[in-house]
Amino acid sequence: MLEKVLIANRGEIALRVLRSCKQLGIKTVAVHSTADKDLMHVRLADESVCIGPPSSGESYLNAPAIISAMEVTDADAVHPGYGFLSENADFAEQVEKSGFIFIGPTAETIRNMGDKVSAIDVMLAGGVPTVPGSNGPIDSDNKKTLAIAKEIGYPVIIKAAAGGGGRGMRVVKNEASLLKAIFVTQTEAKSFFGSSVVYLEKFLENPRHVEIQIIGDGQGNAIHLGDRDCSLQRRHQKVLEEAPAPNIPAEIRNSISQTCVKACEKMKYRGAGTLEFLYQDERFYFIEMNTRVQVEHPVTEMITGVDIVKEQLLIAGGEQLRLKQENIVISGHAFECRINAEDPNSFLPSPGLVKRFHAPGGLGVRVDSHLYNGYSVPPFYDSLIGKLICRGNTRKEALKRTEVALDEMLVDGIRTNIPLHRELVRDIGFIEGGVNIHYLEKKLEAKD
Ligand code: MV4
Repeated sequence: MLEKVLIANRGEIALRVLRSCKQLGIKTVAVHSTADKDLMHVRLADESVCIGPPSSGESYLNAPAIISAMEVTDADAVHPGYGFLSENADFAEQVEKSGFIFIGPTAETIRNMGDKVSAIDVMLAGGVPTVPGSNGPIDSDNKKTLAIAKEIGYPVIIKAAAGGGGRGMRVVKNEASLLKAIFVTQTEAKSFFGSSVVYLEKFLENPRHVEIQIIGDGQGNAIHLGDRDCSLQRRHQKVLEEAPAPNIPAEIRNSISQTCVKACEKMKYRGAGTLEFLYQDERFYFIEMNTRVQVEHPVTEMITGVDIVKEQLLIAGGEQLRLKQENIVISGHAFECRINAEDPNSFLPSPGLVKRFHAPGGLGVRVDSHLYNGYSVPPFYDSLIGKLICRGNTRKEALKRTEVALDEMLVDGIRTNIPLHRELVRDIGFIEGGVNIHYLEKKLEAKD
């Protein structure tokens, strides 16, 4: 069992991790930048260490400073949250080489999944359906590349192996533009990610983004906690997620989840993980795996009752998975609204003083936020200031609870995207369920 965990993150997720540590009686160390000394979790942690100036590069991404803080405070383990160092294989490796526990998969797994080409390899070997494509890096044999693209059919998409989350991709409509587009994407990939490796996939025109939550113990046992739909996004930033993904036939849903579990057991996956799929015409296509806890994990917690961070902590402490698949019951439906400090129309960041904060409540309503009256949102980081998560016995009930909670929620002093969420929960297409990844951007364009 872990005795003391250092939380290498900030904001709502740092508070979220702290709460699960307290549930297990684990002592906590908060690390923070000079701009973050007033964060809620810093006050609530047993100890805190200032690790650097406001810029993330010198604080939350500063691996030596974080490992030093572990040494100074005698922490056993580090929880990286999401973003920052959470999927940095070199950091995970340095942590373990320094004699500490990284709460997450092994450095090798992180590295394998960070390389999208090798991730696809692993999934193919595990029987997980992938997008028809090159199934490997594109090489200098142009004739072969043109033949692969012809075989899968245009449009195709070129992706950087080291990319992900929407960076380093290019859609190609016809054969005439393929080779030039590959060259440009390779050049970009080299400068963005330090690797020019790219691969090819069939471009799916109107898919949904559906992902599956997995937990493994690193000893060959794994379970799934069902799926989430994260199709409502703008510029690759998710806005409103839900679980389960609506309007998917039960056989298709169950079959893909079981396949994911088998693949994760085969690779002896350790910790929480998410397999991301595109879903179109009742078919799942694997695209990427995330090896961290995700922002939207609460919707899964709300429909399963499983504290995902608690499971991460227990597994990192060396315990076997105590949950059995047959004991996991998906019950009801949940939505998560990501509340950002931003202008609801221009989407420009809106940091500053939160004069008054009122979190909504009631049955099935959860607010994960580090905000409090008088807190100042610093301008240096991501604009996420909280998440409103609402569960209902049915999708309709969960949506109504979200609507009522949004009307009750108050963040005074800064601009937020709450007005956008109020519109979305009243949107006819969204209410129906199962909109694709282009839905929100099209809706916003129509508003302009
Ligand atoms: C795709 C795709 C269509 N076809 N791959 C964007 C982020 C990265 N995770 C993968 N992405 C996509 N890959 C194929 N073969 C469309 C996207 C995509 C997307 C995916 C998920 C959520 C939002 C998206 C928005 C634009 C494009």
